[in-house]
Amino acid sequence: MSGAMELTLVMVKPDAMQRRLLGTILRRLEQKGLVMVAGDLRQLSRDTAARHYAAHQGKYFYDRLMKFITSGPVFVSVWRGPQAIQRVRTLVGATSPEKAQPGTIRGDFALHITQNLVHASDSPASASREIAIFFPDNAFFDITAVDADLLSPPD
Ligand code: 3AN
Repeated sequence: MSGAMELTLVMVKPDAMQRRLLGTILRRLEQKGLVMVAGDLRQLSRDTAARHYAAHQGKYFYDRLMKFITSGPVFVSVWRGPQAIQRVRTLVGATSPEKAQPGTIRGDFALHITQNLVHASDSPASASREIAIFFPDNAFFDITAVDADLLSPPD
């Protein structure tokens, strides 16, 4: 892997928690070589959920989405790695379970467009905005992967 170091927000949603898929999902990100630098199990308030999903306010699925995301604990986390934002999106797969490819988290495990297991930031602007909502102190752990040189060779 190479490219600019990025941080991205990953939220494991209530359906994945209820299905005990947290470990499976985190493992896929770890296996790719990404490093978790913050993580926390939380019950989202309606207010926090509304901030996170501000872009979807007014859409036909908004109420369903808000009800779902506040229905139980989620695991919010920040991951670091070269081009982490796009790489995590690729591992997560398409929003719609019919379009998500086998091998992706949603392609392998998700059956529903709302209950689709995981959220991941879709751009650098989204990543900064979302990380600020959930980790406003920017208190990230500095973990060096044992294979850091391999994961991030000099250009
Ligand atoms: P993604 O999570 O793949 O980035 P977004 O940001 O477009 O997708 O949508 C945020 C969340 O809203 C999705 N994860 C999904 O739960 C829900 N959602 C998006 N589009 C729809 C839709 N057409 N019908 C129902 N729920 C949707």
